[in-house]
Amino acid sequence: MVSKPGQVGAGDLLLVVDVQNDFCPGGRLAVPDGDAVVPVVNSLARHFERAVLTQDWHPAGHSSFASAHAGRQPFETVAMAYGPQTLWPDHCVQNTAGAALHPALDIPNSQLLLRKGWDPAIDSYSAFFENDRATPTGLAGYLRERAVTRVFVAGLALDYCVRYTAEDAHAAGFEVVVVEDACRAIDLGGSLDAARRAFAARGIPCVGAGDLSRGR
Ligand code: VGL
Ligand code: ZN
Repeated sequence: MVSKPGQVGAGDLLLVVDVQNDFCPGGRLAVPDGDAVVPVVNSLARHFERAVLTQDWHPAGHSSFASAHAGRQPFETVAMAYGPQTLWPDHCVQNTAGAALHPALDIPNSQLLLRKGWDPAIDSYSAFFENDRATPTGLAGYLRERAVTRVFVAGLALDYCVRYTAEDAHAAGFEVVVVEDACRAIDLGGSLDAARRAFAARGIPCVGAGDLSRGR
């Protein structure tokens, strides 16, 4: 992957995606080694004046859960009105321990917690658009009003919510950097390779947390 050192400063924001118990070992949709991102993200946050967190936040019986589709199993794909949707184990149900942010996540400079996936009828991988790719969450407007120009993306999972968040941030006109060692992937049916190709095709650099320093 492309690796470019970064001086972090004004206009930069850290976007921490879905570092929640259900995506960590022991959770309902555990990402392998998912909790390993916590110390990396915590120290990364020290380089930034501003951070935003996202939280996958589904109502019970959400349409992205295999349990909501008779005869379907997790990790199968179904056709929804808005396009193909991977079915997941029940996860990140609102107000459950699994939906809570990882208890060791420590980002005192976070200024917004954006919840997504709360509409029962539609999933939302990206922090910017729901999975119809048309319904905005409002995050782009928030970032523009706050004069953010570059978004560093970290968290879970690299090949789903981090990927679509990074792509949409790029499409919205922000500079985007993925901090790869502050992410972990689900890697389902080639999804990790697909994510890497999507980043490369858009010129979205993937860097290591160690490449960043506070400056500018
Ligand atoms: C995610 C699958 C379902 C993620 C969320 O955070 O990457 N993946 N819901
Ligand atoms: Zn989800």
